[in-house]
Amino acid sequence: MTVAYIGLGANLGDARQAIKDAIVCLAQQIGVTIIGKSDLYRTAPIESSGDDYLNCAVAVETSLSARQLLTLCLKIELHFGRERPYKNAPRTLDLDLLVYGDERIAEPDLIVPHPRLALRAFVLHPLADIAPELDIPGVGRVSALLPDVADQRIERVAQGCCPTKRVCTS
Ligand code: PH2
Ligand code: MG
Ligand code: MG
Repeated sequence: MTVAYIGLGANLGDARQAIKDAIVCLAQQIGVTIIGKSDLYRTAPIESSGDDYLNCAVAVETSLSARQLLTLCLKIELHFGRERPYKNAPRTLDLDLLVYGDERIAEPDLIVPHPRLALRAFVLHPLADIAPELDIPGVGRVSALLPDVADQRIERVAQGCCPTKRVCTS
């Protein structure tokens, strides 16, 4: 079993519902147990356009490989109507594999830890909710990285981005 961290973001359509439903969807997958959920944040788009984002992060315990987890994330994004008309376009749902145990992976389509993780308040604040002392391989401790993103606008909007109602059926 490996502990991994997944970042969730959306700024198109009903972002809050999509994030809640995506967490339900993740929780229903064989080989994935949600063991931590951050608060939900409203964040300024970074190198992106459109409305403010909603962002959060979850910790999962998983028997899936990093590659399998990535494939699952992409499948769930598609299920929630993700389109990629151009780089960093507004999106109905984005699921990013942030950290996968102590692994460091550098493949063309899978870089772990996420390469821009340390630059982004919308990743670090949610991670700090669930794993402030996490030492991200090759990057550093989450709590120590926060001061570097203090200039980015981020506002906590809800405690625990918790799912309840709708479920993902595919
Ligand atoms: N995701 C991006 C680019 N910019 N900005 C915010 N606030 N939140 C995001 O999730 C986000 C972003 C690329 O995935
Ligand atoms: Mg992303
Ligand atoms: Mg992504």
